[in-house]
Amino acid sequence: MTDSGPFLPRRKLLAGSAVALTAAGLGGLSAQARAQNKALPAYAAWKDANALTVHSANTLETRRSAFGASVITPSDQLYIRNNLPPPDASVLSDRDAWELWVEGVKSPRALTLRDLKTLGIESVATVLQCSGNGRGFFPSKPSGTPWTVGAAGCVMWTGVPLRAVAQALGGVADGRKFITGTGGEKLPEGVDPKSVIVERSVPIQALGEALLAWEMNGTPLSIAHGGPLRLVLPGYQGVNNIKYIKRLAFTDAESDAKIMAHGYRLTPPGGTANASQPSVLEMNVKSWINSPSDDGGPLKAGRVQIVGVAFGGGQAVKQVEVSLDGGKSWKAAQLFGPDLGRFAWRQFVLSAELPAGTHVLASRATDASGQVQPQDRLENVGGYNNNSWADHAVKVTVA
Ligand SMILES: Nc1nc2c(c(=O)[nH]1)N[C@H]1C(S)=C(S)[C@@H](COP(=O)(O)O)O[C@H]1N2
Ligand SMILES: [Mo]
Repeated sequence: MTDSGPFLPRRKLLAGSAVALTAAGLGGLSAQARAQNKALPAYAAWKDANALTVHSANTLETRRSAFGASVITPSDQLYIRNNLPPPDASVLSDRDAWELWVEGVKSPRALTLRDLKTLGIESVATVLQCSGNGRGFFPSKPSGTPWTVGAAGCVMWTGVPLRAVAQALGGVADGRKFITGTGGEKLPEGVDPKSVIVERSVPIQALGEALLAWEMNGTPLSIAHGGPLRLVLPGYQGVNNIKYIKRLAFTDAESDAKIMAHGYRLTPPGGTANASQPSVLEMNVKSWINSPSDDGGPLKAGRVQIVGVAFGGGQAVKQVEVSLDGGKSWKAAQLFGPDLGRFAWRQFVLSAELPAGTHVLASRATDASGQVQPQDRLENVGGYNNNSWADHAVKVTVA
């Protein structure tokens, strides 16, 4: 039961009503839920099955009640999203031999991971979030995985700053406008490569913070998360963070791969995706409550610590408010835990008395630039970028 409130003195936890949170906070799967859950795929067999909903072999989601109260998401609980089956684990047998082609610099060439490790080193904590996180709340039921809150985590990366790599190769070639990363998966045969290859472009402004990472949460990158080498773009939606990166190019134009030209576009309802619509790039201000949660255990009336996470994409979190009445009134929550920088998420808590009955608990974040998490989602065909506080509210029943 101490797991429910590491920020509370144990004395208090033992004092009666604080016990209320215990079942919800632990996040163990019921026997029934365990039986319904699909098995972990072989490449992710090391993951914590209890913490994850397995939608498919290539889409695994962290359960809301499994998010702990510490800032970094443990690797074995982190979601996975692969558009293609991941490469064979044999590519990790000699990590340092992995080759990255760097183009659109004055002296283009291939660099091995061994080379990259000599060019510089940096660590950054970022929120890694699928742009489809929250899709499950769209009443329009967009096609794609119906993620709720768990296609996200806060992760510590280590690698070489991309700008150091560009510098070592003579600098970015003149006039280049985009950073284009290409994934190293084996492509299925008999189809147009452009229709399946994972290749994304982001504005060159992202160069300032971009990292080529070989380590996540203190261990060499797993196959599940893009090992041996991954592009990390702090503040940008998950899809732009190219795993198994084999080519990094500074380009004049966006990639014409389908995943860039048509995929991941904010297409208005009823419309067809095309390259003139905004792509999913920077993340928006967002928060949600993890505990108590609607997939945790029963709650008893009394004092609870309402705990969640908040992030601003590229902006720091300024404040978080929590509502106990579905958004009619709001109270200031407290940020707690270490501040790992503007790309990480912050933990928040509101201590509240919950009487017996049904309660709709919501959270609303404001970032350093004053952007407030909106009540409503931006409707779009693909179900992207959902940061509606109303959609992310939890309904809890207190006995
Ligand atoms: N090479 C490659 N990179 C990729 C993907 C992919 O399928 N292949 N999926 C993207 C998407 S849509 C997301 S949300 C994140 C998921 O990262 P994770 O599996 O490490 O959580 O990786 C992105 N990078
Ligand atoms: Mo994604």
